[in-house]
Amino acid sequence: MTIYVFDMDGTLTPARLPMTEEFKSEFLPWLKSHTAFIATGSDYSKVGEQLPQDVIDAFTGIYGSMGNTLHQNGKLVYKKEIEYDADMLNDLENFRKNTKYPNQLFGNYIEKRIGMINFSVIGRDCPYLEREKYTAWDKENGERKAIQQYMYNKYPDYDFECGGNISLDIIPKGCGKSQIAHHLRKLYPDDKIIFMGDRTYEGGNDYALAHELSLMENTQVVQVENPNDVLSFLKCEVR
Ligand code: M1P
Repeated sequence: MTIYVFDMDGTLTPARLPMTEEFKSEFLPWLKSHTAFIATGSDYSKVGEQLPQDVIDAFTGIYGSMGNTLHQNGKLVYKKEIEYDADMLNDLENFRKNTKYPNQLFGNYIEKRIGMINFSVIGRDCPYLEREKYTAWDKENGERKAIQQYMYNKYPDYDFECGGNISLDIIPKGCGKSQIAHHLRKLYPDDKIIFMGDRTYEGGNDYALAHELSLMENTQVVQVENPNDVLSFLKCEVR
């Protein structure tokens, strides 16, 4: 048997947007006859915002919050919690207070997820257009990179990943997507594992999982640029 693992944003859906109907019509029939997991930085509630319920139900499992949770059949079957560092939270508050971003800020800027924190200066509650504005501004001004550098120096036991477009994922070292590789290998000691993600390269938020898998036998990592690439790969596999 082959076990398939998919990143969500940029791989199965456009970033932070719902899965398209066209994609679903081809993907769901395939999914129903295969063993497949999701490996995402998002938490389970956001998976529910982006994937239709019948697609969620057809997955064998959903690893959320960087692999710190696993949902199966709609139930949380595994979780790894962390204690949130008070100094770190204080630093994040200061980044938000002192940002040079010239436009409106929104709520939910420190999102505590199981096993990790997602920090976004603009705030996760921003509408899509504001998200695009911040993304463009950050590309020019490097705010997230600067925060990442400062935090790496101050908290060497943590990873700070610019996983998506407006935020940083903060995780204690070893508690990122790489743990999914070991969890799956325990569940499926002899099966081939294929992982598909849009950021499997060094510095990307799929890299930790891709790298860990590459150190194991009987695995394959597929770098894709978008959901269409996923369908093309799956079609070739079937042939
Ligand atoms: O899945 C990629 C990332 O998607 C979101 O990032 P952003 O909102 O910055 O585009 C977040 O859910 C993040 O945790 C996740 O890694």
